[in-house]
Amino acid sequence: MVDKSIHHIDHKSHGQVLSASPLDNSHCTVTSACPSSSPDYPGFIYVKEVVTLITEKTKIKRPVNSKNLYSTLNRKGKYSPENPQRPPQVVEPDGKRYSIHGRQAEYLGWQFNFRISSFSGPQLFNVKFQGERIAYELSLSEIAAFYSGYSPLSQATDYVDSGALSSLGSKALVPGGDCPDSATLIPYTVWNQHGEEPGEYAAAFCMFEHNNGYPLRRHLSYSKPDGYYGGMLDSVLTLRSIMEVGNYDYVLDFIFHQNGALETRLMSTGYIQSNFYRTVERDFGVKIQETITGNLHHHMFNLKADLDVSGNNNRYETLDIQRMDATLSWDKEKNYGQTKYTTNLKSTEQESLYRYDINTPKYHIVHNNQVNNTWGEKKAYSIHLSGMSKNLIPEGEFNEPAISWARHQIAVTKRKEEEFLSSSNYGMYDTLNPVVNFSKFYEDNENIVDQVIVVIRSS
Ligand SMILES: [Cu+2]
Repeated sequence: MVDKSIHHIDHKSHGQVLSASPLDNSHCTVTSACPSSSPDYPGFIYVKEVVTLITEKTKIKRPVNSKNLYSTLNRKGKYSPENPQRPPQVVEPDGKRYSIHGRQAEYLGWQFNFRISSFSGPQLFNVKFQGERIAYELSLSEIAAFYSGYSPLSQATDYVDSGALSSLGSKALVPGGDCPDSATLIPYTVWNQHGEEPGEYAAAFCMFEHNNGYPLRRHLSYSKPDGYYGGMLDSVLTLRSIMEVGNYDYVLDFIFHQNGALETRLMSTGYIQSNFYRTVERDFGVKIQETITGNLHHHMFNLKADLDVSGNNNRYETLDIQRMDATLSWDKEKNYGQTKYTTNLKSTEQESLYRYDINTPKYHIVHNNQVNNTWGEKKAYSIHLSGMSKNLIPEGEFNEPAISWARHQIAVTKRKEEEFLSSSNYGMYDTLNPVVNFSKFYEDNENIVDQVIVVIRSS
């Protein structure tokens, strides 16, 4: 995914000092990054145009290879702390509290199966908490990165990473660097494009328990002389994979909390695809080395959650928090401002399409209307959104149709076998007429009340 005609870089990306592998153009399978790509696709640049576009010439010296080169992974500068001290470690004083049996794991009331799909990436199946299934499937569906810039490489690069079989990039996690030393490394065997035999990856996943260092709950009462206290650190089980896709490394964690919350977290690291520094690139990034611009680009992720809360028949509702102009209940002469909530059942696929708006706060819940909790209230799972990121490329234009899933933060569809993923491995190449166009999933606007529903979640 790096064009070696530009340069070999390495720098701080996403808060970490990273990278420095020899440049390799073998990843240049992406039409938008390969200048000789087909003229049928919008936004792509051809060789002859590149030649005419680039009229500024700058000659730079080849860097002298040294241990102090900015792009090296070798330690540079002083130790911090100056007298080396080891960092904190995960300790399991009474042994592991989780167990793994083949592709199934158990942890303090949790039980789930896990695998890697060659098409899309890591997946969970049959996720249960305290004996009750809460999800039939939770899968990574797609990862995209759309670039901006003046030079052809950055301007026209729009990656839809499953086309590079990003899912197969998690092969060898390193304890102490990628996962705590205490982690269990989990091998994986999967068919891939590299040979006639299945690929065997020694450490495609790691699993570990640690505590987040903050309380899951606590209260210390100071109100009485003898007071009281109750608290519990948030200990969690993490199933981690790290997909290396060209220059990027995507860390995908499934995190199981003891209160029944299941968290999915995606982080991007690696080293950036950069650009030669020129003043025309100022709109798109800052200078990060003598000749290098770190370019603006947009990472987007798509997840599929086939939830089964108290059985198969689920509905999606929002609890909308609204302003309420009230009067004081004990003094009707006085106005007062407060909030209230109303329940909003989403009846059809198109009603479910959700664009985040800070002015309309709401909870997103999925439940079975026939099953209530002890108090007769809905026994629901709430979908929490974090890390949202708005795509600004107009709908239906340029390469946007390849990532139509990014139009909404939530979309709920009726489950269908033929709609098993919201993207395809061809997404990077078939923008004009995508093999899988997620917007078609909800075009028929089916009823989603008390059905087997799938929540599509984008960040
Ligand atoms: Cu990035």
